[in-house]
Amino acid sequence: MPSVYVGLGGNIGDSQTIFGNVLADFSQDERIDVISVSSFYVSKPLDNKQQPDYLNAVVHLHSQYSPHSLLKQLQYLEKRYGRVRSGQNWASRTLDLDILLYDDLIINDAELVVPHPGMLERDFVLYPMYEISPTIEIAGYGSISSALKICENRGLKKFNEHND
Ligand code: A4P
Ligand code: MG
Repeated sequence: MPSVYVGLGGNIGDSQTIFGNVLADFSQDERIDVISVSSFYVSKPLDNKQQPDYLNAVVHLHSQYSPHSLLKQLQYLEKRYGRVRSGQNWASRTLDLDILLYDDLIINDAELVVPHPGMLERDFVLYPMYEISPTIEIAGYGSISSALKICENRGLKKFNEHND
């Protein structure tokens, strides 16, 4: 089964509970096997300091969904957990689900770009991915460890439910 990495992000509402619910939905989907889930991380919003901090995580799945049907399924879950599309990119959101990697495929069409175009610059993607898969190769790029060496850590913190 294809090996897929999905990024979870959210900065409105109870992101920890929303992530837990989404992970439970993945587990119950017979076309998905959850292989591993990273820790949850707290990160500063990219380029928009007016927003609340984000909770971010990465999940490794085996998926029988094709790339485009997985995207549809993720968009259905985003809607289900209350994401309102304002039409503005990078707006605050209850839940953002991005396909980061889909096997070693390189996809570049109107609906889907994989590997996710921003992932190499995003500490909140690379650190959690490295935590669960330290030897993963990023299609068209190289190893996760080489990506991490040149990615700025913007103060990413592991989420600790007792302190945050
Ligand atoms: N799309 C294309 N490729 C993909 C993919 N690999 N995975 C298309 C998911 N979607 C993909 O997405 C817009 C369109 O992207 C979709 O219709 C889909 O066909 P969207 O979710 O509606 O819009 P967006 O998420 O607001 O925009 P964008 O550019 O995808 O933003 P990102 O890259 O998702 O970034 N700061 C922190 N700390 N943590 C975050 O998680 N996230 C964002 C949003 C900004 N700042 C952040 C974080
Ligand atoms: Mg998105």
